[in-house]
Amino acid sequence: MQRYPAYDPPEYVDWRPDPEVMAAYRAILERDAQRRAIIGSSSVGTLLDLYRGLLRNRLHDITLKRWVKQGIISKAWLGTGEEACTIGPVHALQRRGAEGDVVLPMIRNAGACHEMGMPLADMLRGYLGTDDAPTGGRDLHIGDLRYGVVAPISMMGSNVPVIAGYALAFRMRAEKRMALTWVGDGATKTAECHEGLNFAAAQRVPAIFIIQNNQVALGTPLADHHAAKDFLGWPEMYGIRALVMDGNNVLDGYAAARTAAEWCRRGEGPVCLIAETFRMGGHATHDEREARELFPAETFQHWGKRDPVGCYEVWLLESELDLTMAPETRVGKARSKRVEATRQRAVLERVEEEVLAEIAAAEADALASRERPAPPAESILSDVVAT
Ligand SMILES: Cc1ncc(C[n+]2csc(CCOP(=O)(O)OP(=O)(O)O)c2C)c(N)n1
Repeated sequence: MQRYPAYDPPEYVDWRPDPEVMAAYRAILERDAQRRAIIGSSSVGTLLDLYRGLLRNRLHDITLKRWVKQGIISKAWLGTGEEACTIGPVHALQRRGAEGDVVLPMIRNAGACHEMGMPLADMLRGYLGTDDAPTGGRDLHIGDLRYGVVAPISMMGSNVPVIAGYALAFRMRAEKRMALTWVGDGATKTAECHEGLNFAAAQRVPAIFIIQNNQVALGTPLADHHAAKDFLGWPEMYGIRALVMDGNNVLDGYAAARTAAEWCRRGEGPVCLIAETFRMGGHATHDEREARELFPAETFQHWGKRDPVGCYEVWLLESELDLTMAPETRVGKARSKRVEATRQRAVLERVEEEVLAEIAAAEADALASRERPAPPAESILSDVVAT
């Protein structure tokens, strides 16, 4: 994709594939027979949709970062470098609006909103606080149940019991639906996360919990809040099945979540997906300099080489799949040694142009909402529940 020196992390600006990283990226996709089969039976259209989703996520964030620099908003919470943790698993769900699966995205997972079908303009309005934003201008923790997106709650960890509750309702009503949420390495330390995971396990609800370890919680590096080596032992402690997914490999995340979703729908209880990734920016746009000081430069370089967008793009181009084939063509039938690189590249460039146009239209729409009157003061009391 085109890079944006004013907004991208420096490691992404002149991004080139690293042969060792790409070899590992390909090897990850070969290591598990079930995941190989899932990818092999996916369609060319699905592969391109995953690419489209990654680009939407990255370009949505870049738009927000530009807005901060332009003084349109004061700060933004971004998912730069972590997009694969969101886009892969969301594409594994049944995205059927109010009738389908539900997700509860945390702040790094805003990409789940657009991939579930929420308009990008509504997401941007959430930041502008206009009266036609999904929360009526009150809070940027947006969701919309018409698209299966539960609005997040800003208290870390509280999403876990909420999503366990959704999944319990689906199980009790014998609906084949499921629920998914993400838990940051920091949020795993909350009491609510513990209660929610334990409840979900004991009740065997159809839920996926993605432990998204981006190595830092606000300004606290993992080593300062986590004594165990990693998260591999956590699900077992609750009696929850676990799968490891590569947090920077969108296809691995997609295939792992498809497997987990199958288990959930068979009534086998919740699943934890464990994803290692890295926050390439600040907690939000205000502390990027401080965030750079938390880790040595080599750590940023290490993860910079693993840019989920760049790696997937190269994988697609080198995969010997004919991307020009009809979208419904199965990956297994799209293999071809004779596809011209320029034609392959043109397919990806067209996707990028389309996403850029989508984002530009959404931005114009959202900014136009600022001409509307501010939300009436009394609206602050509507849709508020106190117990
Ligand atoms: C219960 C609670 N404590 C503290 C905060 C302030 N806070 C917001 S985000 C955050 C860090 C969360 O870290 P992590 O779960 O690793 O997610 P990340 O931001 O890295 O994606 C903190 C401490 C909060 N929102 N809720």
